[in-house]
Amino acid sequence: MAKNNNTDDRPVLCDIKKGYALVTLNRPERLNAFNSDMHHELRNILTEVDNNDGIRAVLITGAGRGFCAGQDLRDIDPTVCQHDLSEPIIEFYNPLIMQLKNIKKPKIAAINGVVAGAGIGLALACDMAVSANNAKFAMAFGKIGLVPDSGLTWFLVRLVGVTKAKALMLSNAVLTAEEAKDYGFVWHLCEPEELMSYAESLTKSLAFRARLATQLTIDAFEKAQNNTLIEQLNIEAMFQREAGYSTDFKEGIVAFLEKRPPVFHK
Ligand code: LHQ
Repeated sequence: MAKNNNTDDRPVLCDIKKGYALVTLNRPERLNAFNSDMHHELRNILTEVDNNDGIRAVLITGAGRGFCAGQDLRDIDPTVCQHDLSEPIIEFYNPLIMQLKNIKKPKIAAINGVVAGAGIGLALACDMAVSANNAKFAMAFGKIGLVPDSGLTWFLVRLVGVTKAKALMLSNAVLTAEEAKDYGFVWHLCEPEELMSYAESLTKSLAFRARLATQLTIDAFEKAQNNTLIEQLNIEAMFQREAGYSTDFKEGIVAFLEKRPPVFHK
């Protein structure tokens, strides 16, 4: 089971709730910036969450006043002239983004405060993000002489188009939550004190959608990002055939006819 036991000092906490996992990045003194321990812990937790059929959705948030400030810059020795930064990217960041993308369960980011650099990549690798209305979204990379990573060039081109994506990064933009919502980084904004109850009830509702239809919907949208229209029309037909064979579809129809909410498979 992925749940941590009495481990408030661990870099990532995992609380198994009814049908979903609440995963909390837990280095609040560094605004939950990534070091290698946090990477390892998060990857292990995500693996267990993915393998556990009882967990049908994942909610990721941060402890304290930040969601995630990207790479822990204090872990990098500035007296060393040359750093091969492809190493941490290939060892940690790229596998993390791909692991998240490959989990075919709803993944929701609850952005509780400031988010920067690779932290934004982490949020965009989720299927939905909700945010406190006082959060800030700092592109950050250009400010320290780096290029966007953690999939941000890929995510942003698809989210806002290439022109705005370049402008966001080249201007080292720091977006308000309202601006981030307008750009589509975020689905919904909440008062800070209401964020977690909103995010948890959203996650629970996603956890108890029809399981197969949910997996296939996420997968269809992932595939759509690289497919032609005809390829995608074929995917939709294939996935709809699969969903149509499911008992959840039968229950959906019966529930509609009986004018009651559907009760999908556990
Ligand atoms: C931090 C950090 C942080 C350590 C705040 N590290 N301590 C991948 C692979 C390899 C290499 C490089 O990069 C990557 C991917 C990346 O993510 S690159 C981008 C890395 N992140 C940044 O450049 C963001 C740096 N942080 C900031 O710009 C600001 O702290 C933000 C805008 C996030 C928040 O600003 P404030 O709300 O004003 O908070 P603060 O700056 O006062 O930070 C609070 C504390 O957190 C502070 O510590 P202190 O002991 O002074 O209270 C910061 O030093 C610490 N902190 N981010 N990334």
